[in-house]
Amino acid sequence: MDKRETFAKRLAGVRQYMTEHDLDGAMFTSYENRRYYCGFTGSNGCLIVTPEKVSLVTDKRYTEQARQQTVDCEIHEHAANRLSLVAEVVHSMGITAMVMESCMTLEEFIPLKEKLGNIRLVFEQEYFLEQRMVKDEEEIGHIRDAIRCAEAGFDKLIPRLKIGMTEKDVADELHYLVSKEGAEAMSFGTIVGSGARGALAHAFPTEKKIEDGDMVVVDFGVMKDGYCSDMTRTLLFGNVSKEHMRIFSLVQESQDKAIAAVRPGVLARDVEDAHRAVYLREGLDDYALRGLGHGIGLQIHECPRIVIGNETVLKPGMIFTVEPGLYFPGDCGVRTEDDVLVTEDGVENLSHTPHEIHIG
Ligand SMILES: [Mn+2]
Repeated sequence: MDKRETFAKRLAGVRQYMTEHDLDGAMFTSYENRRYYCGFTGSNGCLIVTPEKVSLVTDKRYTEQARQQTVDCEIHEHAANRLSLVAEVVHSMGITAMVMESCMTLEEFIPLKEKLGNIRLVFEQEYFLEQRMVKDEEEIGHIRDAIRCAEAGFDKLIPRLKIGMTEKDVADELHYLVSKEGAEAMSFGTIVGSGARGALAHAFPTEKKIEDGDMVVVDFGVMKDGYCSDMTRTLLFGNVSKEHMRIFSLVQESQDKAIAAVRPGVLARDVEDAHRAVYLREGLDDYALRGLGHGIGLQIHECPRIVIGNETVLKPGMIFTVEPGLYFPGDCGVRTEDDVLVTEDGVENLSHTPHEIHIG
């Protein structure tokens, strides 16, 4: 699919929403949706869609970039008063009723609403998130690339690790190595939690030294072509106790059970249930988190959410994380995370890094 076809197909989803809700316009203000529907990657822009036309309002830093990145899109350059030009373009496109994302700040929305006058506004987030939930071939390619960068960097990190390094040393080395592999940025603040700090689900790397016997949770992701990867491994430093290894094995078992449950037609909650069954069997459910995973894409957390009770039906093209964990406050934490793709007849695990990695 070329760029024109890609965006035409995505915009068809927006126009379908407009038809279903008796609207003649749509406006996108978030970075992700602008990028998804027209390809523009600048930090400032307002994308306006009607049944026939697409317009983008941005500023002088980005007008040339916008021309290069978009197709069949009219570019408007605002000077001082951005919202006035946005309203002017909306009016000139003949819009009378429009859907907007609900993520605009009040500071922007209140004056904009005034300038839009009698235009009827409806707010929507879920529908567009759901549209982005099923990835096309190009998106799947970008996510595969992001995963490849992350794994190649992580693979080079392993031989550099030693007992006595700090958590921050681990994160710093990792950041350098993934950047060398072509990562544009990290998808989120890297988590490195060693020993008892592993029980903090969002441990920020500190100057704490890694000790013999520590299990170390490393959770990170990188961005490539705007798309995110996400992976976690719990590294086993030195002589890890038998009891900790048992926990490690149970987390691995729960991930294996969850991934085995993934296929088209299954509900998100069934995948969650499959992993939780292992903890319920062992009487350890109180030590697990309440969710198993999340979609990845232009954002690090997208739909589908693989959480208790979620009735989303899995479809080919969905990509999400499977990241079970057990956390014992004051003692240890274990988590492992792979990114999986729902295929026509089952599942493909996009992550290839081994799960059990011993250091020293
Ligand atoms: Mn994750």
